[in-house]
Amino acid sequence: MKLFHSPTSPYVRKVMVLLHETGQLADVEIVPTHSTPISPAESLLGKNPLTKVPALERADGPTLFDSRVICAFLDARVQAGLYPEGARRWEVMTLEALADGILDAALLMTYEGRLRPEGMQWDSWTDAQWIKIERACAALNQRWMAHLSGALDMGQIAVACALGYLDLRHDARSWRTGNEALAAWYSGFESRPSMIATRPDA
Ligand SMILES: N[C@@H](CCC(=O)N[C@@H](CS)C(=O)NCC(=O)O)C(=O)O
Repeated sequence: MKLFHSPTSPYVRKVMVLLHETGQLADVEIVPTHSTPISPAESLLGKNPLTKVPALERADGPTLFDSRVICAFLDARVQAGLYPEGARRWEVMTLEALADGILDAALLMTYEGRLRPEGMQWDSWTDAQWIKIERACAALNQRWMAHLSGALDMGQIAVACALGYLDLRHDARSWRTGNEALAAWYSGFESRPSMIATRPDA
């Protein structure tokens, strides 16, 4: 399998952390890929029409894309149980959706600041994205700590990758303020070997 990869993409990091945690790293060839909305990677054309990473090319089926689909596939491939059966499964999937929502808002902020010409940037719109992130972090801090402290699952990996991306690109906005329980959890989680090996600045 070939993974279209960018070291700073938090969605790619979700997949990489899963590969580390489930012992599948050797099964995947990493394909360095740089793609942005205004400069789409040609190597992705014909594989993922959305020209986004991650994408997972397989020998025996169509290329998979969207980190959630790839993670569910790789989890099922070795029956790792990161999406457990039963009621907890829906919690895990909701937690992953919440984490990906943080990422979607944070990436829009990054693109606004980096890709849009300065005179065309709209601060109120960027701030509105941050408000979504603040609400999501507060919800994690208030309602999800018991889940985050349980057995490893894909929801936790996604949340950790989202918080790592906030540190990478939006550190000045200080997501930890008022979210001390979440910050303490993240400080433990980010010392897992899978997180250290996939740090964007590694
Ligand atoms: N929902 C997608 C989002 C993937 C995504 O937005 N990846 C970014 C890199 S962090 C990308 O490839 N952007 C290029 C573009 O938007 O054209 C996922 O979970 O995989």
